[in-house]
Amino acid sequence: MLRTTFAKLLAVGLVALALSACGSKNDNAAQPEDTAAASQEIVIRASNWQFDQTEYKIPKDTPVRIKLENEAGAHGVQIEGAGVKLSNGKKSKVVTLAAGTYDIKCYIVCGDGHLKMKAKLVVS
Ligand SMILES: [Cu+2]
Repeated sequence: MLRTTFAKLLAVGLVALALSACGSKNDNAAQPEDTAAASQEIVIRASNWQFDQTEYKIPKDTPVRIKLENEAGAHGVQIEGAGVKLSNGKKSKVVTLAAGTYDIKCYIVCGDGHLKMKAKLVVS
């Protein structure tokens, strides 16, 4: 009886230890890179205060890895209607999108030019 309780406590302790060890490796407890399979990748490079392109193009109905690289400052990429929200803690996401034009914006208040940080994602 006492033995089983001890074993349970030990198991709980080990899980907690594993979780905290994992969390200390990254800023965020979440996996920073999406490891799902993708047939293509695009990189959105952010700096103060712009994205490297005003328009990014990807094919429709195809798994594409969208990656954020912060070259200067700490910015976030949100793609509205696409379920994409990237930052230094979560740098990539694989998405399969229907054709259309999606708005990209910075969602982390990053300074003077924050509101200028806009682009489009064209899926066709
Ligand atoms: Cu911003």
